[in-house]
Amino acid sequence: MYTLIDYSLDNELALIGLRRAPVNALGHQLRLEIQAAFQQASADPAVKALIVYGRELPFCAGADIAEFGDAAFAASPALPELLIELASSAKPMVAAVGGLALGGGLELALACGYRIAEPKARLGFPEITLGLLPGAGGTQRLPRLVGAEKAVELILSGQLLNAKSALDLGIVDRLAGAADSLLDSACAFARELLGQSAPAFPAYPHAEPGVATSGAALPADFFADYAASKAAQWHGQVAPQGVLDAVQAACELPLAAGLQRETELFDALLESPQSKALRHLFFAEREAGKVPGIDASLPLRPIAKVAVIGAGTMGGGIAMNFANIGIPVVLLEQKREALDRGLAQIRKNYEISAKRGKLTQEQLEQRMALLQGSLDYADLADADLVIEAVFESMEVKRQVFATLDEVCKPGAILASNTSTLDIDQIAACTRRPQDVIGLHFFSPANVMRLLEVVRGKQTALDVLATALKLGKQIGKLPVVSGVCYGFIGNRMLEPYSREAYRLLLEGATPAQVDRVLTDLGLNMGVLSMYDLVGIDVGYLIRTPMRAVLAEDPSYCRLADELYTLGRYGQKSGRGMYIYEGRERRDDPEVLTMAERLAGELGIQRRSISDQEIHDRCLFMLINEGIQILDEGIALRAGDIDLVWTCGYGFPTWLGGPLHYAEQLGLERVLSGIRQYREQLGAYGELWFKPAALLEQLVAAGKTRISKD
Ligand code: 3H9
Repeated sequence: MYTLIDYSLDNELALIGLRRAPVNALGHQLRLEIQAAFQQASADPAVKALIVYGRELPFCAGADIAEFGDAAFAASPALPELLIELASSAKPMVAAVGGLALGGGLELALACGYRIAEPKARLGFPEITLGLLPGAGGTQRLPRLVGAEKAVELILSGQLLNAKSALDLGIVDRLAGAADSLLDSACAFARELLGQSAPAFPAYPHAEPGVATSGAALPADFFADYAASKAAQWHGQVAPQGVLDAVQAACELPLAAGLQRETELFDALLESPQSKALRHLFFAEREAGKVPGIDASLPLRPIAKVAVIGAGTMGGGIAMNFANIGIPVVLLEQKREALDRGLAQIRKNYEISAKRGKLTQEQLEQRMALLQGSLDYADLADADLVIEAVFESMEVKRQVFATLDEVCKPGAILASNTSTLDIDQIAACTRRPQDVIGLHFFSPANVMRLLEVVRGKQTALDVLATALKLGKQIGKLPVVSGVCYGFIGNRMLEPYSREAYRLLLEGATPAQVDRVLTDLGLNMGVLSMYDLVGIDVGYLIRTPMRAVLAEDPSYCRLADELYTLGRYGQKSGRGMYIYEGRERRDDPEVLTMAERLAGELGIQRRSISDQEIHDRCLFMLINEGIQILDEGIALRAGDIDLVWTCGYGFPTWLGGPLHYAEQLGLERVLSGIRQYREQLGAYGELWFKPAALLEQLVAAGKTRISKD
């Protein structure tokens, strides 16, 4: 009668094993079966206690996110309703947490009177990352276990605890021995409880969660002050306030009323555009790894040794990723000093991690020992993967690849970290273009999660599949891109920044442009971003675009002028802004420069509205994204959104540029582009061309961006 659980009896214990692969998400059918099993055990006089566990699966990863917005989500028993029923059990229930207890999964465990975890289990409430709050009792039961302050911290961080920390906090009652079977330990625990005639549900240690750990009541304005202190960081996100309201309810209301309030708050968030955007990214991330033609049966190339060419910031950061997972790396440089500098920088980075307690001294030394410096290409002969991170010039890269073709063993994967150059041209100077691929890391490469995996025309499927797998192993989010100028991310950056620069000539100030973008939620405005990465870097990557100057003499002129003056941004103390230490201020000379250039180019200066800045920068970004999708450079809209949220600071709660476009309405985006095409004369005529796919989607009345 059960399809998603195993129900069995072990003398006086009922064992309820959840087995809905892959992660026991609490979909409707599983909820129905848990309810039925619970009722069966409750009604059986031979059963004295119940144990819930994951049968050969993680305990539970929470509510079934795919059900959100469907009738199945609310179908009885809804999760909150089910957990209220379990928490009212007349017999002790023990949750045996193996693997994971996340979100609704942890709420399931908290609805049991007792919890035991295996030492390697991880527990937490990741709902905030989906724009939600724990909506099945988490915001009411956790504060009663650990106090309101800790509960707020844990729920708002979305952080996962290891089992030991969960034990220390009182979220679990005990840990199973590392060598013991979790289920056996849970059974022993249940029998102990029965032996002690323990209550089915013990009293909460913080029956009044509003009393602080110090023993004093939380200040009356604790929640309001907390929200005020985080307002800038939250940036208009609604879920954190929802969490505070729910935990406040736990402090002020009896459990049943608090649970009711929690449900109302959860339901409101579930409908919010922000949560929809974050859920879109959740599924986009899972989709991104799926590439037509690649499945689990495709044999991958073994990667036991990696080589990185170039020990600069980028090369060093890339090398660290592999050392971090125990893969030996040869780091190749041309000169001894550069190599020593690079290795010293890597050591420094690890030392910072060690100081922060993220690494032991022993681990630091182990990782350094995996890094072998070299000045000789011959040391690359046995590498399974070589990644070049040399100067961004086609000439230089081609030379490197021609040499690699000579020295590398057959079957080695040859990767370029180029951010804009044509992988096919690079591959063409080898006799093995099928082994060549782009691996575009983002700086700092040991930190940033995005990895654009650039598939050349001839890249072999197993090379692509190996790169995707390895990318995941080193903790990155790999997204596949086809070959074009700048791939997905930098190609979209180009029209977006072009508009920002042009708006300065037309009358906007750098501070205004950046403010409009940060008001939207971007980490930083595009002009500040170039000051950070280097105006010289921007200049360099625009090189292939310079031909357009003939058609548009205003193209990125202000940035080019700053480059000529050696004002590279933060590193030279001056760029679009003036920097003094950490302070940044407006540069009046930039304004004068913009006025002069506008005069020379015959551009009429005027007052520019924030709306115009938003529309011109964002619509050009979106339009390019749609064009990239249409050309097949990106496999799906979600991939584009991942690149921009993960690599370019686009706010996750807007779901990425294309999801944002859907929220704005595709018609609005199209009519905005058409409007500027007319309004901006020859400039508009040149640049404001709607992507054909955007026109088709609007004409067909579609609201979602997709090629199908
Ligand atoms: C919640 O609980 C709300 C409640 O408080 C209140 C309700 C009233 N649902 O990531 P992976 C799928 S909100 C549905 O590739 P990993 C995933 O889509 C929820 N599906 O593996 C993928 O499917 P496919 C709070 C889920 O090992 C497959 O499982 N919980 C769910 O790298 C494998 O996933 C969370 O936010 C789910 N809950 O990571 C946890 N979870 O193969 C979200 C996973 O078809 N999940 N799937 O592409 C995760 O963080 C990771 O998936 C996890 C596994 C760490 C579990």
